[in-house]
Amino acid sequence: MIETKICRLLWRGVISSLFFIMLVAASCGHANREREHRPAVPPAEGALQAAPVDIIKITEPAERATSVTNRSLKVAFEPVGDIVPDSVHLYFDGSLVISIAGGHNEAVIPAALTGITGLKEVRLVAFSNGKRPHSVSRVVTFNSDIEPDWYRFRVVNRFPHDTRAYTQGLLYHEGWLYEGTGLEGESTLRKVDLESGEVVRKHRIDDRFFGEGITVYQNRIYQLTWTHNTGFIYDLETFREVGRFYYNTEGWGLTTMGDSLVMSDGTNRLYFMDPNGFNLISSVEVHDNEGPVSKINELEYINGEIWANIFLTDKIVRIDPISGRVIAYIDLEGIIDPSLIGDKTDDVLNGVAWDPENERIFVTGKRWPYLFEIELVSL
Ligand SMILES: [Ca+2]
Repeated sequence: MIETKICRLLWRGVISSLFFIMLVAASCGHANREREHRPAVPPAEGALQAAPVDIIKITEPAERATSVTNRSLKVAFEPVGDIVPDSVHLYFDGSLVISIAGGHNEAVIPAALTGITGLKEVRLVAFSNGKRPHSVSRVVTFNSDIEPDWYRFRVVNRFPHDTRAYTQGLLYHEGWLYEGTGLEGESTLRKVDLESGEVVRKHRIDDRFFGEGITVYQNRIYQLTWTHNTGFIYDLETFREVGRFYYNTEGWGLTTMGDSLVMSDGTNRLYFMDPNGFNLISSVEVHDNEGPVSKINELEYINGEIWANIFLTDKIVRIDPISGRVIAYIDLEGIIDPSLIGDKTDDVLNGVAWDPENERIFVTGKRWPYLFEIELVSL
């Protein structure tokens, strides 16, 4: 028995050694082949001339500058050597703005082109006879040029809400509330009677998924999951799963704007997706007049605006989805008696729904005992 073990160990040693020798031989062969392919002479003079040459540097805007939307932006540059460019092309956010003729060293990006918030690239490409075009860039952050309005609220109605519902998606559609709930092992899709809070239809999601935002598009319900990059499509009536879709961000909030689905991922970005295949159409970064507004969570499209609650706060932000600018904030502090909330850090505001026929706004939170119908009060 012991002899067999020793033999086996020896035999294993022989095999390992052989494998090592083969590896060394293979790598030597590879090194030889590389040597064979290495050019014997230095590159020709023409090849050296084709190497990039710095022609200009940007002097304005400053590095990582901040500006505001709908304001023009001056761009200036200067030569770094003796070469004077024949022309310089100015690009803003990926599009050509103007070709600046040789001898001039500044241009203006007109206000009409700076209407969208977020980080934008300013790029100059300098052309000089016989030289490879020289490209330099800066990034500029565009905050909103609007000072947001502030609103408080008035509770118009209070309806019961299931305290087991870890609300991650909420919408109102043709007389019914629909709710998506989260947590692994507890995630559901629900159809709820507004007045009684009774769950009239419920679909349990596979235990490994953490359910997130929901929306309705053409008699189908779309539901995101948090970190599984997977979404579900259900028949609105039966809750039967009719398809899945995939995305490369986290999934937080979801709503419908015309023929686009609008998704949030916990950052300050809104993604506009084609419901057919969930392809990205465009995205926008949300900024107010002071900077980016991150942790954008549950969404609702209301009269041309996207309303979103900001995760872990009592605030709803009203966003212009075209420009990314914050139009207003709604402060819901005090809407629920804290003694009615089980977990004060986790059971936060997370659900905005809109009844377009009766112009009613509904809000609730994770495991809150109530869902509120509110009206806005100007401050
Ligand atoms: Ca919603």
